[in-house]
Amino acid sequence: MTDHPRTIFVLTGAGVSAESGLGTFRDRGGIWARFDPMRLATPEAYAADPDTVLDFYDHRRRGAVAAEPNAAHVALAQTEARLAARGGRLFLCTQNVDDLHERAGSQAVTHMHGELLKARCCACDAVTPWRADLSRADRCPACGVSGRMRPDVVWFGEMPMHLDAIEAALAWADLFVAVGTSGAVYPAAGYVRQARALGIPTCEVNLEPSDNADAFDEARYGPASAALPRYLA
Ligand code: BJW
Repeated sequence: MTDHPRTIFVLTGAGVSAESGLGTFRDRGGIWARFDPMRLATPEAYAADPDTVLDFYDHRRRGAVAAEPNAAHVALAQTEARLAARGGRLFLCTQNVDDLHERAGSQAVTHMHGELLKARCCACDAVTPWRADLSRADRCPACGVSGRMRPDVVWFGEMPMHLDAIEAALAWADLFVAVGTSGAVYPAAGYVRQARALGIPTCEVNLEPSDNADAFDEARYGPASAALPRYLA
């Protein structure tokens, strides 16, 4: 890691949870290699066939609840605490919808693609913690309307969450690190180039070079559970 950065911006993707047993999207055998994202992860898919979409997310939610954080999640939580103790900050921006960063001890996690363990009412927009399966019979606890609950995740064509806070944190960072993300999905995939344009050193930690590999100043290749703790030490 570069000399004593005070503010680190970390962008995580599915690869950070892979060793916890949660599937990635675009690797061989990944979720989008087996299922068509346009039929499962778009507002149009939900409108056309809500049961299929809700079943898919029920399955994913059960997997996330059963999974445990791995050493990469723990290393990020420990680094956040270490930086905070000396007046610095780790801004953790995750594309992941699981809660493994939180369960590893991270205090502040920005979920730009939402959270699987929350449901949102399409009638009133209220967001509710949700660990059970979702069905069209479910009523919104806030407005009482039934049949309009969906997972609080960001589908293709929808606006990712917390973009203003993310852009602000990026502008203040001394170091940008991307972990376990393919660099295929925007706007997250563009952050490394934004960081470079701001003169911020950049590093990717991944099993193999990502789609964005040429945009990074340095890289550490290997499983995140080993490569990330080593890099952050
Ligand atoms: C390991 C490892 C180990 C494995 N250790 N590493 C500009 C250009 C082109 C297109 C667009 C564009 N701007 C917008 C678009 C459209 C679209 C998009 O990007 N399409 C592309 C596919 C071309 N983007 C959107 O629609 C977004 N919205 C949007 O842009 O709104 C408009 C707007 C925004 C901002 C400003 C102005 C306008 C929304 C995107 C929503 C993505 N949703 C999903 C599903 C979430 C719910 C769910 O989980 O089901 O998010 S899709 C999926 O991809 C999920 C992920 O968060 C996201 C990223 O995937 P990730 O995390 O990178 O996973 P993988 O599988 O791709 O990669 C895993 C990596 O890990 C690999 O590199 C492995 O090597 C590595 N790995 N094991 C370390 N053990």
